[in-house]
Amino acid sequence: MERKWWKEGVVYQIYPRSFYDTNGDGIGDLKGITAKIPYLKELGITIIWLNPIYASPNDDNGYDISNYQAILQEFGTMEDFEELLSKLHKAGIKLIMDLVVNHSSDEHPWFLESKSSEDSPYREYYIWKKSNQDGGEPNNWRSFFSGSAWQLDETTGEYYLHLFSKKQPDLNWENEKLRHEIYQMMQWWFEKGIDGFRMDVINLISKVEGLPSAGKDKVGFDGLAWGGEYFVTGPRTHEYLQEMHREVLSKYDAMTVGETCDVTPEDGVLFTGKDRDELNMIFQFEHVNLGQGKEGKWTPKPWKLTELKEIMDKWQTKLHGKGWNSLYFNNHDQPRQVSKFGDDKVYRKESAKMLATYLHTLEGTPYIYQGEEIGMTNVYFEELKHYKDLEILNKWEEIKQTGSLTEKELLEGVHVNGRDNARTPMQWNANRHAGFTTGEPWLGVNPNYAVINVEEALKDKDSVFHYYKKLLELRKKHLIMAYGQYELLLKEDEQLYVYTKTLEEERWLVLLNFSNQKVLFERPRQLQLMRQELILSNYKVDEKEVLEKNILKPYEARIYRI
Ligand code: TEU
Ligand code: CA
Repeated sequence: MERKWWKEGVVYQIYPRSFYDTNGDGIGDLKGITAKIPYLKELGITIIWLNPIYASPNDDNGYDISNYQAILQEFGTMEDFEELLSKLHKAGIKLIMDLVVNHSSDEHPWFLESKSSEDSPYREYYIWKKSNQDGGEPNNWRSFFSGSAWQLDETTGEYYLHLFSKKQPDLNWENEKLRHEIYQMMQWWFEKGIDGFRMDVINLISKVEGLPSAGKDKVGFDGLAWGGEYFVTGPRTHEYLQEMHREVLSKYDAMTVGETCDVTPEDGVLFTGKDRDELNMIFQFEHVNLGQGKEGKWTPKPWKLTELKEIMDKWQTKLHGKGWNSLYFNNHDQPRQVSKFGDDKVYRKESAKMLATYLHTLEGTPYIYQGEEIGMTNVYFEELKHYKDLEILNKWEEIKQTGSLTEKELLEGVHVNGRDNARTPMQWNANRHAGFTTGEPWLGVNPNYAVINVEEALKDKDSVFHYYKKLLELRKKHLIMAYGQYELLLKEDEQLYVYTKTLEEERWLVLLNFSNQKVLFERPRQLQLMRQELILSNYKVDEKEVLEKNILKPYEARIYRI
């Protein structure tokens, strides 16, 4: 086992817009993060990942960047950033930034230049194409945010590619000049002292030459098709990442995590393998994509525990000794984990603690998304008009045209999977707007803030927060949590998730009840118990209780040394 700070650390993800507002404009800011360092320190996290804080017209909340080396005015100044970074470092916390380089904003000077003429030196910074023979879009790809992935630009009469919104034109990585501009920009941030990058949709940067249309069999209700085979982990992806490593990353003690959709554990080994010189770890999506129906996330359906086990077991075993996993259930794009994988009503606290026990005992680096540590839940706004996310609003426009879903059906889907579930303001206390702002918040707070908030959680010794704190303390003491090898037991069980962790002579047993019922645990015969020492649990457990036939309460979690 090769020890690394980014393997042993715990990452806390901050969505700055919704974290803490210090000037009453309803928008979280950098000073707000600085103000909360003591809170983060108390929780025990060691690394922070910030969602984009760069200059941006905010079509997609900062994922459309118009200047990679300037701070979004609403968030503060470069001085505010420097102060934040130095105070974090003083507190022993590292900082990783979001790197969004599959696309820029259409208001980036590169794009303004690029669209101005076919002869512009910046033309090749983006992906331009003439219309097809019928005068329509160059191919049939659907964008991630509904509608065609192509936009006609009047100035030159050509189309540009945008896999996301039309204000997020894709950068052309085939162009070496563009690649080197990006490397220089990364270097500039490293020289400022940051500790790494989370790389947005980094496995979309290489597209198949010619950009062919997807097959007719893939064409859907909107006449468009998912063209993933031509841009997901495209032909030059690994080459580009190795070049980036050579030119930039190898010069720093950096942490990198790539956001990679549609990947297998085999891809995972290629991206994160020790001798590959690409990335430290990736975010894969298989487990968070569980339970999607005919229109994906908008039409959710039930999922089974055995499906979750199959996915996670595969990632745990196939990367063991070869690569490294990142461990997460939610982030700014996903519903709240306690709502999706636990129970956000009767057993909110129990299930929040159980899910934490799970993630923090798997092999890999765990990520906590802001508010997860107090068990924040999905928001159930009563009307679509209360949501702000362009993914939701574009889908709404789309269904009005195609009629593929009713408004009510879409609202139900949004309640389960909409991205704004994660983006409602952080709940600090029971005051107006949850203490997030003295003004009007940019997105409504979750009405449950009177009960679920930080002040409450700090007071209550039995809170989700204090349980996370214990888990993080344990993780600092016991290397087995990060590095121990995972082995699944009771593979077929639909309620209990049971596994052992092994590191040299040390052996732990993790018992998790993923259901809202009492479940009988019968010790599998192959499981030998040398000892039985309770390390942590989310209910009171009689320490003398012998592990043989035991009743596990709803969402119960126990860790034993055995
Ligand atoms: O997300 C990319 C992605 O693949 C999805 O998570 C997507 O945002 C959505 O959930 C599809 O249903 C990254 C960022 O995390 C996201 O916030 C950005 O909107 C997107 O890239 C574009 O930069
Ligand atoms: Ca503010």
